[in-house]
Amino acid sequence: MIEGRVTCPPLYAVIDVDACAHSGHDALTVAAGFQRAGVSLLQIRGKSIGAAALFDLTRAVMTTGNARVIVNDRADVARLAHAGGVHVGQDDLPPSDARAIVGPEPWVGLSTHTLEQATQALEEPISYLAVGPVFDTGTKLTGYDAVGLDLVRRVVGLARPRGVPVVAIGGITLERAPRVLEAGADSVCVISDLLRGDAEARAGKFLAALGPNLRRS
Ligand code: 3NM
Repeated sequence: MIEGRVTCPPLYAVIDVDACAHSGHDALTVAAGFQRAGVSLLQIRGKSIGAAALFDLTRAVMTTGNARVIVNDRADVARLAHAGGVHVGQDDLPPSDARAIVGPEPWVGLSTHTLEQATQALEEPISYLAVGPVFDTGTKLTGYDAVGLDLVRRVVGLARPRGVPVVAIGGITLERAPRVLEAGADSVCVISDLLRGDAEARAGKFLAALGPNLRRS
């Protein structure tokens, strides 16, 4: 069950603080560049930074454009920052608790890695459902093998009739991204491939390949 239907744009860019540091990028500069390129949905992921730094980065990103900004893991930070939502994983607060913290309007997203998890997720008060890792990824040790486009198709088959958008994540590159949308995903969620070279230019290439990224509700 969801609080209200949302529309996810084709590109959902994740600003991962560690991935930015490892590739020589400044997270805030990347976020500003993505928004200049036209990215309308961003996630701030800071596994190695504390809540205060995550809050500061979230607020700073929110001043660099008008993308919806989702905070990874921390519903408390999302609420205090008046962010656009929170994204939780299987080991974080359950979506119902995250929803209780952020309130009815901000988005609550949930990561899933199996058909069973996706089925259960659809009973939760989520705004969108993430499925992955679609392909092998070096960015996160998910503990799950690559699920492939077949699971994306099956999850879309479950979620679409319920009006829940599906976001695909894990190992998605500029080359692979169109195939992921063709499999039925509403969005591709990307970390490392957006940091290849000039991040703003790379985001522009993704948007050109995937279509418009207009911000909607
Ligand atoms: N979550 P990249 S895979 C953060 O399967 C994350 O839930 C995943 O990074 C999941 O685009 C992943 O560099 C890493 O592969 C995505």
